[in-house]
Amino acid sequence: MSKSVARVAAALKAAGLEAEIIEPGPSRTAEEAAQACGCALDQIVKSLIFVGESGQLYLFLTAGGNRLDPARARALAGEGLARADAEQVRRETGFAIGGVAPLGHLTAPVILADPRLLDFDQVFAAAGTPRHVFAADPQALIAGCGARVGAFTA
Ligand code: 5CA
Repeated sequence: MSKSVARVAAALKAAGLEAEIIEPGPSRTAEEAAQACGCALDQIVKSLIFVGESGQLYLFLTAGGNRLDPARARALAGEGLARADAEQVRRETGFAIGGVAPLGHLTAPVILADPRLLDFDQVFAAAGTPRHVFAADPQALIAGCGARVGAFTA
């Protein structure tokens, strides 16, 4: 098991989430992951990393078909935000773009969750690599990673 996947597995366990990590096929993007998992696009959890003016990291758990609205995201964060670049994502989360999981980050971010995810019984999130995902009840996932639900999509 890769170090990244092992970290996600440990974080899932620590969060009390009984989610199995699977390898359904290439899942680099939400579209690919939806196809690989045979689910709706909005059942895929995109993990979008931003950095605040204060240096605080933010993780926006976003339904696959939704787009983050910068003004709404800024209002929720309470400070200006910039999207993290690929290098910063790797350094702060320990995951490469396409494999960023909702939990198990090297630096704990403030986590906000798209309410759209709650429309499903099950959602799928990246598990540390662009090939691994886990399925979870969205309510349990949001509680398990300590996310706050807020409207930040367009
Ligand atoms: N494994 C899939 C489905 S779970 C996945 O991780 N999707 S994702 O949406 O969470 O991750 C891809 C996201 O990374 C893109 O939506 C995009 O916001 C972001 N991204 C892609 N390229 C870059 C880049 N060069 N710099 C910063 N962010 C990027």
